[in-house]
Amino acid sequence: MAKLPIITLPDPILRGRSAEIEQVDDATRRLIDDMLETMYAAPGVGLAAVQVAVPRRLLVCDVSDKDEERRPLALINPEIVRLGDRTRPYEEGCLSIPDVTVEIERPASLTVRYVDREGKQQELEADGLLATVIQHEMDHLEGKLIIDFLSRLKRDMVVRRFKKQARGAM
Ligand code: K2U
Ligand code: ZN
Repeated sequence: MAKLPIITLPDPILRGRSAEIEQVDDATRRLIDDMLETMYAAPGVGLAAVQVAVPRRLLVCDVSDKDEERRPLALINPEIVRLGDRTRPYEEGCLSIPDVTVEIERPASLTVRYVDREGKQQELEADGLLATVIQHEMDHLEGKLIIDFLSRLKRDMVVRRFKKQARGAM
């Protein structure tokens, strides 16, 4: 397994729409394992493939507590088939936008269909933090980021700051 570099704003790759995975093979499973290692090391509770510069419809997540057994999930070509009526706010962070949090109101529960690491069709009911994380990661697959929930003024200020930092690093 390997820890992969996580790309950050203003990398344009983050803004693309990720493509479907046509075939689940050993390379897909290796990417899943590397993404999980990268997520745990960050630390994070979710990670989309586009965040490690792989624009494919794949996300991993694990919302288990530190003192619990890990419960890793890998969702390939995920599709949300139901969103609950109730919503809940959550202060979201993003590994691709360090040190920025945005309070976002999202549906509190959902049903998602996906392909698992063995290539089998699955359906998952999620609520609480898992529902929030799945929606956050699926936004990544559409090139949507938490700063898109800010006002245009605040979003442009964040982007300008990251662009300035990126110039300074050159
Ligand atoms: O996609 C990412 O950048 C991973 C986020 C996932 C996340 C989505 C919604 C709400 C919270 C997190 C990272 O895990 S951010 C780091 C983190 C870790 C634990 C709890 C909250 C945030
Ligand atoms: Zn994120």
